Amino acid sequence: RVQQLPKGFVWGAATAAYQTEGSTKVAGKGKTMWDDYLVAQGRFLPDPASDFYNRYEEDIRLSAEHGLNAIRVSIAWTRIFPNGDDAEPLAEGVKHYHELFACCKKYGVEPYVSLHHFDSPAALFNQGDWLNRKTVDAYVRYAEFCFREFREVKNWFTINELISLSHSQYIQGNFPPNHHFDVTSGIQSQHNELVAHARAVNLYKDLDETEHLGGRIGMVNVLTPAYPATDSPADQHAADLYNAFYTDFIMDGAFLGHYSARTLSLINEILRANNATLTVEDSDMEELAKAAPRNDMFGLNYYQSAFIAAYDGESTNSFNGTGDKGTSCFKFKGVGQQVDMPGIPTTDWDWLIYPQGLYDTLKHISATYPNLPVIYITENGLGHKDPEPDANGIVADPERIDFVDQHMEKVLQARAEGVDVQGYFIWSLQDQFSWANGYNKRYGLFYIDFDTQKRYIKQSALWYKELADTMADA
Ligand code: BGP
Repeated sequence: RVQQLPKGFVWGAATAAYQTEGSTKVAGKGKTMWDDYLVAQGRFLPDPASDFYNRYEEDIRLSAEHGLNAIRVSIAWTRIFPNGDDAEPLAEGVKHYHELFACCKKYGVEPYVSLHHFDSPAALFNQGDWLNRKTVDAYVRYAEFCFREFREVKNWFTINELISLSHSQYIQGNFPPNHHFDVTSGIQSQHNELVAHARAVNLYKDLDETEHLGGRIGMVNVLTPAYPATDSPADQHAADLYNAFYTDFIMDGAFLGHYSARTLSLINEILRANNATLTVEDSDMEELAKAAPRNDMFGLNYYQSAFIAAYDGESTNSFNGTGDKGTSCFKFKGVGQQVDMPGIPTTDWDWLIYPQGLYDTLKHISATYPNLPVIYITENGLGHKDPEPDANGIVADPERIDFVDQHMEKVLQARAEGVDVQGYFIWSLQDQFSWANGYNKRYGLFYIDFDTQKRYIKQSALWYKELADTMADA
């Protein structure tokens, strides 16, 4: 078990605007790519979510009371620019985030702020989202506005989980626009998001030279390391292909500033097998090369690993978005298929619980990317069908404590071996809705009764505080 946290460790919890705020129709907020989609889907809605738009002070106070010294939040682009590229910002949206950051300051909880967390403005989404360079341009203008306006923010993240977005939108098909194995869009959106990330980093660093913004900037991505299902060369190659598409392409682009010859050769193999193409514009690689050494931090999200076997058939998948264990399947033509591994536990949503993968991936990236800046684990946690609060108002979630404990042990082991990990944010701060799963997949330290919006303390929050206290003593 984890006995103690290092002194000065960032001990936080994560949220995202659209999953927590609710109030999607107030103060002129524009629609995101989710608003109409969720209504049409008819499973669950984004209002009131965790009502964080109105109740943020309560959640930040609870954070401070439970030993957290940091929180991840995101700015909802459409609260500032309702169509994504409006000439003038919405004053009420700007005011809201100033108040949120002031509240963080009041309670001594440092905000780590993402500019984009899966919530593209509908107006831009309808014109192709990241596949359209217009979105990249509008994003950079929005970023510039935020950098100049929210000077109290000292830790910026450009885009949350570039790979999840493109995978979920264009490969797995469980995010709008729900394309399945549209490999051209899947790789192009990764590249275009990387260009947006690099332009935002370069802009921040350039502005910092003249306007002294005085903060840090980086990217958040989720890493899902793939292991070959057996020792066979075919399975080994399948795992290499999977890692190239799901990890190396974005890590190379962000931290090497170019795609390595090995990564490109694997990616090209996948593109050929799927009759897919990638278009790179002249200035893109310059932008990436310039940004790579300028990142101040890397936010690593880790949930699970994958075991991959070679696969010759057509692509097919089924997504477990209900927590009905054993219903997912993923077979990607020209890459490989995911297989179950006996002895490795899974969640009800079929996510492999494999803390060793976090250690392996930390060691791997620190050995592979000489430019890699300081690392924060910006998401890690357990989606679970938690019980209701007991008679004392406490929610029993020993599974979550176990999960975080096992993963933290690996973080600290990698750190002891020289990997520069400076903080950990549990996903998530409070219960919130999960994009493709809804409200029964709970992750929070704090339980929310979504009918009353009352907050309850989970055992994991009490455990989190105990660990935070060891840091003070260290
Ligand atoms: C990450 C996202 C989060 C969050 C989390 C859990 O991909 O950055 O927004 O939702 O995963 O995933 P899920 O909600 O699908 O269980």
